[in-house]
Amino acid sequence: MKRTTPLDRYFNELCPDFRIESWTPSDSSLSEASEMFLNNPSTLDLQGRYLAEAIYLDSLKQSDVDEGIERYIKRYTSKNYGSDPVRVAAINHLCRNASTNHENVTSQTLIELLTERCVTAPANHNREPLPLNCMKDVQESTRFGGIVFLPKDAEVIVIGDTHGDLASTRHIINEIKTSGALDRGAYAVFLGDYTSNGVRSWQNLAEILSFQQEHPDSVVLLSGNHEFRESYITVLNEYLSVHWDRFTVTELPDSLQDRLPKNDNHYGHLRLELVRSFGFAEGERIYSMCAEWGLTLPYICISDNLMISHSLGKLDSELELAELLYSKQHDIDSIRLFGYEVWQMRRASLHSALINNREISAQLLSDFSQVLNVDQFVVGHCHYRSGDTLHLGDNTVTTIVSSEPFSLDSGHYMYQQMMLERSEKRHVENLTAGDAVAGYLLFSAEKQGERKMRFSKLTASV
Ligand SMILES: [Mn+2]
Repeated sequence: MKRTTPLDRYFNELCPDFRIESWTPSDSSLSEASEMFLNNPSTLDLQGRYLAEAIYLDSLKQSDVDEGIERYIKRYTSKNYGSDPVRVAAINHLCRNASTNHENVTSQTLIELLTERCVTAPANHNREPLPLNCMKDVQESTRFGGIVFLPKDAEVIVIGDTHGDLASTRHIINEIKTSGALDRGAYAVFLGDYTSNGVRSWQNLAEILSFQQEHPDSVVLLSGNHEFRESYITVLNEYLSVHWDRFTVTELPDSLQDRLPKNDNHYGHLRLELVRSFGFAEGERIYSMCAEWGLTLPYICISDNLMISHSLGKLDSELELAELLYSKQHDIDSIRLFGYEVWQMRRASLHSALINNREISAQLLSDFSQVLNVDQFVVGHCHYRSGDTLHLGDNTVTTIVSSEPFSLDSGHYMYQQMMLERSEKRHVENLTAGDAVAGYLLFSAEKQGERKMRFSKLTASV
């Protein structure tokens, strides 16, 4: 008779339609079972690997965390990068840092900010129709499920992806404070992607959360695709493969090269930066708090005809936009059960609808325009389009990123995307000549007629 291991139960209960042909049940403990799983990557599909990692990490006792995660990282990376001494050195460096809390920093401020700002979306279990017209007449910032409504005549400042670029974020927040805009009733809306790619993720997140704490009624933080927990498999693959290769094969300008540390990757990730700064146990604890906080964030901000979101994706038969707008609870439950990456694979259309889509078309804008009665869109996400405004049919869409490629904290990633990737995609996507431009947007308070949009460019001196 087939015995049932904890791992079987895990899959039977959480992924009833998931089949792992190669898995042989044994008497192993949960931790050993998941390690066996991880030792057979050739027979696993991606979902199995992500789930196995989640099981493994969950199974670590508090006292085993440091050693357990280090062992896991080294085992995982040795399969893929064991023959590359430079990558192995980078992994040893990471593990050494994570085992010795050498940065004299405290996590307390970040923890307090995360705890205070964990505001869950009001649920609408009855799936009542979205009272769109009445919500558009709100007098102050009002959350409804995954949407935040602002007054229709509001002055709105939109800040795009900042991606761990503390220098750019500080510069922008200082400009907003100096302008006195929030004191006269303006709103500041951040488009998500507060961490990773750039190299000061948790500090950047803390800066933005502090700003929101100072102005809780006027600062709106939306969710991007980076506000979700990612597995070490994904993170280390990005760190040691995707971005490592991009960094080492590309000729970078001297001004960028000069300030990047030697023999290390210049791609940051919230999880890696947290364990480097605070050690594995504390870093992992804070990472979990960040992921919980991320789940509470809204997806969309609407002020009259203006819709602000991280990205826009295809509305298709699988996606019930109405459901998404009423409540994030279904997403939150699924992500907690399966982890972000598995959820993303299982509900790809839902995920891409507002968080992780790169294509833009007249039809797409028209679909959203009809559902939400808007005609002006602002999105982030596509870094190589930053600064572009496209007129498609009756709608316009502006893409904005707020990490300056030559800032102190952007690593090498924004340079790669905003200059090199843009020039590669220029002809395919009909982009205008020149580099993508980092900045933020200001929408004037609307009196009679059109609300004016102004682009405030970040300079390379940030
Ligand atoms: Mn982004």
